[in-house]
Amino acid sequence: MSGSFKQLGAVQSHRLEGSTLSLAFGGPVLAITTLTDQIMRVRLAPTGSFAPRRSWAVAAPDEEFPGAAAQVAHEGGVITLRTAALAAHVDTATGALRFTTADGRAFCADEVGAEWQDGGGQVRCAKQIAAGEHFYGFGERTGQLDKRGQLLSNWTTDQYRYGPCTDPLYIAIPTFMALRPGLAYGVFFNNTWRSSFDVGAARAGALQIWAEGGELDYYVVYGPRPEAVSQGLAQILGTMPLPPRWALGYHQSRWSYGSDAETRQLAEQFRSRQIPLDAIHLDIDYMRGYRDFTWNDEAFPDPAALVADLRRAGVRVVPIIDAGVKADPEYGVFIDGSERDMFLRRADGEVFHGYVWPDDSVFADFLRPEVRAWWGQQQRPLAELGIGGIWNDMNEPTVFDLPFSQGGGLPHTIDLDAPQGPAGEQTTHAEVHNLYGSNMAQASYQGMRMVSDERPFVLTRSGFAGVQRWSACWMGDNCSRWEHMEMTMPQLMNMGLSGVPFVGTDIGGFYDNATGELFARWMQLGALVPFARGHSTAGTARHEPWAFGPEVEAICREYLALRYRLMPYLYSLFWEASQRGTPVMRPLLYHFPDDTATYGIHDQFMLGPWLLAAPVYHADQRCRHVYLPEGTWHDWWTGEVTSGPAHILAQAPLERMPLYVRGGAIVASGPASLHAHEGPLAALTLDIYPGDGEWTHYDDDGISFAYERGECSTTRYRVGRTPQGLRFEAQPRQGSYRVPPRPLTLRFHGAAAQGGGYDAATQVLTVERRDDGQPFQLDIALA
Ligand code: MIG
Repeated sequence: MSGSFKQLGAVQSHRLEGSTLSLAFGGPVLAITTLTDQIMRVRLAPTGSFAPRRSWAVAAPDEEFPGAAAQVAHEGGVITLRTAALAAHVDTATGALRFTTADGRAFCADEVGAEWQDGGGQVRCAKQIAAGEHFYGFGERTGQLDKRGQLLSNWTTDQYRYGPCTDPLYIAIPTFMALRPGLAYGVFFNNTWRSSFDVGAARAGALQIWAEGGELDYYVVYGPRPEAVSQGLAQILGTMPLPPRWALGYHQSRWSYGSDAETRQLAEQFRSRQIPLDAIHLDIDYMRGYRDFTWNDEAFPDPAALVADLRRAGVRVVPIIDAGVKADPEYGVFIDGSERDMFLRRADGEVFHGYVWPDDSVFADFLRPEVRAWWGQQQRPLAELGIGGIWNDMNEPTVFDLPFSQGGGLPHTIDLDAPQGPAGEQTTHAEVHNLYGSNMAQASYQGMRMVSDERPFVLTRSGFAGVQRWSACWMGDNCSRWEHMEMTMPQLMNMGLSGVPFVGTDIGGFYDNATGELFARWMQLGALVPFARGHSTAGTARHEPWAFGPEVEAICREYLALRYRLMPYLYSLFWEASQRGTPVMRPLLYHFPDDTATYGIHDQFMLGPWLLAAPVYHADQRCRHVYLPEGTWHDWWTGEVTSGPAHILAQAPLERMPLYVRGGAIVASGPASLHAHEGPLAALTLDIYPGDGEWTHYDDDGISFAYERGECSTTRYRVGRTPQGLRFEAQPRQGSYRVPPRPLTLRFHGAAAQGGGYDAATQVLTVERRDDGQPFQLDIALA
């Protein structure tokens, strides 16, 4: 890298223009912009002028934020920019920056202020780690939940067979949330170059942030609660579009279901064994010689019939599309793309070639809008068959040293000096490598949207901050090992805190052979994570739910049935995520941020606000420790009540994953089914637990984009304690989606005997009503 680091020094002048405070340092300029009361953006221009910036990943430019009334004060050697919620303070002698809350608590304070290398090299700064502060998010990682003490880098990489310490992985999201009691804040580092976070690894008290190029440019999002941090990040990076309901069902995959007959038999097995299924993924062998957008027509002679027949049976087909396009002069996609100049070139102007599954391959420059549109056109014939979506792989992007016929060698990537991007905004791969997966997913999503009014499902292995706007993500090539099952929990919870709610890992593990016990335990967990897909690599033992004998099969059936019954709960959680950027699968600290006992818990999670799962992830384990935070907790299986905070020993025979419901919960469920229902939900059940709580139930057609045009509805329910017992209220349904009147079953847990519908053994009072969208109110006596 280039020269030594420069620092800011003394402020020479400052001025507030609109919502931006500019501080001049006799050359360099530091700009702080108030985007909302809670969000500020900090940018450094070493030369004093901000280059037209490529905020490639940001969903909304600064002008689209509401802005905030801000005041500037200059007092005692400090210049302060203040909104109603927070203030930024710049030390006029050094340029060091720190933030405070409205009541004066400091956070995100510079330990070392902004630094840069002359002539465009590294940019960096370091933030103080406050006493008792913990760090989450950071995108896709291995390891535990709290990243304090870790050195993490952001560079999308194919890490097949990754282990518990591997870093980085396939997805790069340079954002984090810091938490201590009463104070959570988030940071998004708006820089796509290879970058790093040293979270107190080299110096215990310092969180060091640096990138190999580009600007020092970051957003600070003040909470004080984790939920507000998630919502603030979503204002910057956007939210997931609401997926089709079927995509919340179970997906079955393997490398590869290799023929029409095998795929049909697979679907039939699920149906005849009464195991729910909504999608089958087709891995690379469905293609003709690994050529994207083709079918191997010996194995799949009539894809249209296959897709249509499976669809009638409630099973969507999701084919894989790889990043590498076979460089084959007889292959239409290669010919057309070459003629139209769609493929990445090297610095010397020649088209870049590399080895992937189809051997000699080329790579579309997805950073260019016209390339994304062209890709969408290539996808059209596939989309028109009625597939449910697209699965993008190898889009870090991954390139091998050697053809696979010669062993493949080691994975690497595109030349870092390869030019990339639209005319006028061209850069090199070094700046935009991390964006390749997100841009490919965007092309896939927008291409699918052009073809029909059905919401597409896109799944991607690589991505950058904001990838949720286009795609769900899975965590790549894990192993059939208990450690990998355990790692699923922190991985997915940290992805959720990084703005990506629709996430999963390969259930059962990708590499190696699962034991029946591991598979059963992993399915118990997998049934309650946002994206539920079983997948396994070529040459391993079968990993379908029945592959391990009847006992494991029964467990898979039971837990997937539970997932499907909870579909209305899940779907409303996804709707909330699509509106506000909230995670679906949450660490306990998300709901209990003042309880420091939750800060390190990586092996329990909340599914939405009401369900707490504590999976078993060791062989032969038949009980486990569970921490239940403050509140009342009802054992999902036995109804037993525990008041928290409490450490308990939960019984967990193989067929049981400890699961709890929080007091005040209103848990929505629907009829049992073998695939996600189409059209309006036919019957709604609400399980109501003593305490104070609220729930918004969301309805729409589950498949089209009509909801974007307002065809959706919400119903708000409340439960609260009264001197006599419990009051339950349903508010009038809002919105224009017409739900035909349907049965509504209310199940009051912990109720006293009253009227009919009371089960003395379980203390559950069942009240049957008709759900016609009208408000009502019920008073219930408690046991
Ligand atoms: O180099 O398409 O992570 O899910 O089965 C391996 C074959 C390529 C890697 C993906 C995995 C997929 C596999 N792919």
